[in-house]
Amino acid sequence: MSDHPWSTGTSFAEALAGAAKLTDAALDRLIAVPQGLEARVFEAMRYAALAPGKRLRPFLVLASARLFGVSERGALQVAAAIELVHSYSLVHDDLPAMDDSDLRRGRPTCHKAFDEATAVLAGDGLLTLAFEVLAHPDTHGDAAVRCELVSTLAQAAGASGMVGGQMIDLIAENRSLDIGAITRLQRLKTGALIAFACESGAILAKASTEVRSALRGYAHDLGLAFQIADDLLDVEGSAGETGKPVGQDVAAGKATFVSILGVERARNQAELLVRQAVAHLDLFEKRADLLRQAARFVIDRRT
Ligand code: GRG
Repeated sequence: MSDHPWSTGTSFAEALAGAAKLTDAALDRLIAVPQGLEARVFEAMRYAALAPGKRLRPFLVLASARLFGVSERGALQVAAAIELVHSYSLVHDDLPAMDDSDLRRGRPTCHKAFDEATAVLAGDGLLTLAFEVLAHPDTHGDAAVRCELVSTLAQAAGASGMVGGQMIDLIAENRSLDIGAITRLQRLKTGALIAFACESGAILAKASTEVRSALRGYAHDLGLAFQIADDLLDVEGSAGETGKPVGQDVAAGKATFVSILGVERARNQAELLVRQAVAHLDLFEKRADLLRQAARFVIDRRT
């Protein structure tokens, strides 16, 4: 795909930065502030979505689309949509009713910079905008493909996916979960959205079920590795590195992969998951090199 932000030989860091730049430009265009008193909710949406995040999910969308040579315009719409959903989840997760966090992406959280009610509305606005973006003809010329993207993202983000995972996470504050239950929680809370990102290129390309299931297998292992790395950062990282408070899981007495397995075994498990994730990509040969590097990145990252 010649118009993608990277070509053969581009390093992973350059590709991630390129994807972030394109995603930010798309978000900037999609969240335009109108005239009128409602402008405040758009300002809060921009504050949350354009804050400096890694843009890993948009990267995965673009890398997945690249496997099939689909157009950049459509892939970018999907990349922006998933970042809108992710940003909404962070805004709501930080609210006093949930994690009650003051710091996100190195800045005051949305409800601190604005106010709680505005942050609730900003999250709602981001979530609904994501589906407006997917339903737009710019996303794909075929309405059936747009419909499938809408339906697949809705399942990943909703009560059978991320929202369900967040519900279990809240319950876990007062109940000790075993490793199986924690794995399921994280598959829903973090893994479902990552799985959508990885599969989206195949949906845009109307690819075969064999190819889609390979990408889902990759995403499944990648999502768990990502979460173990997140748990390790909560124990070993600093707020300066991660841009969010650390030590929260331990303080809340929450069961995590690290609290159950210990640091050493958790790290070994993450390594194993990365090897498993990469093995799912064999059928794509060299075309999947950036996805292979992404798997390494999720466990080596410090943010
Ligand atoms: C409120 C419905 C609802 C869901 C919230 C995603 C989530 C569910 C909560 C975020 C809290 C958290 C620390 C989850 C663990 C993994 C995760 C999603 C981390 C944040 O994602 P990154 O590291 O963040 O990709 P950036 O800022 O780089 O985009």
